[in-house]
Amino acid sequence: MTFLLLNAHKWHPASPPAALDYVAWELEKVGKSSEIVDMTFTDVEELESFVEKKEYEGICLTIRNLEKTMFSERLHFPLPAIRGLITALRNHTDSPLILGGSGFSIAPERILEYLGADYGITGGGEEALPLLVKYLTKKEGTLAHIPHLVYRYKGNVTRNPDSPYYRRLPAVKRGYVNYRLYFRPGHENFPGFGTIETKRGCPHQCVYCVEPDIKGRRVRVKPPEEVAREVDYFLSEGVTHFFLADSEFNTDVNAAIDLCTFWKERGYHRTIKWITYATPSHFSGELAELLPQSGNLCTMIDFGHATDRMLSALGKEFKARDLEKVVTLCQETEVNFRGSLMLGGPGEDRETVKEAIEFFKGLPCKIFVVLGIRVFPNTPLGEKIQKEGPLVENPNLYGKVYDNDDLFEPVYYISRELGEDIFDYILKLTGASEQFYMATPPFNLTTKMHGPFRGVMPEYETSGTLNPQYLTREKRGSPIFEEPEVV
Ligand code: B12
Repeated sequence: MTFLLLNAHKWHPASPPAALDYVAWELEKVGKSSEIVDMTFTDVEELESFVEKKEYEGICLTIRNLEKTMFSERLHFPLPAIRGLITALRNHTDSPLILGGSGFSIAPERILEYLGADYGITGGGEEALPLLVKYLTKKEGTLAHIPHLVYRYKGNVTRNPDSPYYRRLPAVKRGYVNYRLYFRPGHENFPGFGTIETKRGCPHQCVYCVEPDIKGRRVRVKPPEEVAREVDYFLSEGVTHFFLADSEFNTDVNAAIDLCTFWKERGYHRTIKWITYATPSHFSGELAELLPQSGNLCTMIDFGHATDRMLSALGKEFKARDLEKVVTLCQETEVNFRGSLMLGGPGEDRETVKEAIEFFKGLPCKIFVVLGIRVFPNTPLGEKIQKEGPLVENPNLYGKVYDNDDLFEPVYYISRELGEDIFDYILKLTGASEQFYMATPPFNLTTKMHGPFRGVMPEYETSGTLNPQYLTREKRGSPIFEEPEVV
């Protein structure tokens, strides 16, 4: 008897469902085999034929994205389509259905109920999954003692407390997911790079972000030797480019320095290329020097904004002068970096937008511009919005403003001060520069209602696409990172 592991998303460009390596490994440790079905390459009929032909002990479904987290004229939300997939499965099998993943962990009880699944596991899953499998297959233990578990009890969905914090992030065996299906050497394909988590968790207080809630507020670190074991696996498969899947690579700057030093000393920097996210907090000179020496292709720095007022409104603990220091440091040490801006937050006006664009204009880094902030439940912004009263009465909100008080479906904050032509305004500020880019097409904001949606229409599919050509006017196919194409 085997478990079926299912990646429900069909995203373009696709990222490998690295989570399923973790799930498969936890199952193997308790003596269970598994088979992966990845909807990126499979249609529903084929999925149905798998469960028709074979009985599985359980089905583990990963829900990676709850959202596109980018405001656009068509709002993405994958859960109705995932519910359709589950209905198709239920027509053919009674195997228990277990949910997990970053998207799931944003609103676990609600999603379990909405999808009609049997069990869910929030967060990492390493402690909980083996216990749940033993309970399901050997009737060992009790549900009430499984940390992170979401399940039905006496007719209600209930959630058990998390497990205690351990600093060391456990090792994971790789190789269950076929990364070669995703990886094409070359830089435009960075979503398809091999994925390695070197640390997990985020202690920062950004008002909009789900990361501390879903990955933990205290940082957990994987020792460099364990990270190297995963790198070695990928190298043996010919995968040489990596996306380090940490919340932020430098949330624990000493651990980041140790890893870069290890790679440099052991010669990994000659073979691997990697990109990662970083925060301007804890961006030390030592780290900046090590980045180009340890194979770093590009570091994506989440600046957020460039005015003190908006940085504080977004919950950032750094100020504009700290950004200047980070930018100077990166220039001096030749770190190849990109930045991101999140515009439209509480208190944003045209002046602060202008200041942010002017701050970065002309610097040797591309800037990814996001306009509009997804208001997620269990975040400081979400809680503030919920306290302020009905969504429909809040003029800063777009998206599902009716029957959505728990913020389950997409709803976005865009400061009302910005005006209907804010995309045009940003385009005028950036001019013909290719430095600034967005991943959604610009459009005129309106307050027109489409049923319960303000200003936008729903596109509730499991599939999503990104098209980062807007604003940049970059030709498709031009290299994203400054490095000759690998053939
Ligand atoms: C790296 C990254 C990217 C890279 C991916 C590169 C690559 N080659 O993989 C890029 C930049 C391409 C990217 C794009 C996007 N991303 Co992204 N990304 C990340 C990041 C930082 C790491 C993802 C990762 O691989 N983690 C490691 C894996 C192992 O973790 P995991 O999937 O969560 O799985 C763990 C647990 O959740 C659990 N688990 C998962 N599934 C299951 C199932 C069961 C049954 C069980 C028991 C447990 C379990 O076990 C795993 C081990 O602990 C995460 C944040 C984070 N810290 O994870 C955001 C994150 C996943 N991304 C997110 C989003 C929104 C996106 C985009 C939609 C954004 C966009 N509009 O472009 C796209 C979607 C792309 C796609 N193809 O699906 C969100 C998703 C949640 C949400 N807000 O909806 C996250 C969580 C960021 C955030 N804080 O909001 N992303």
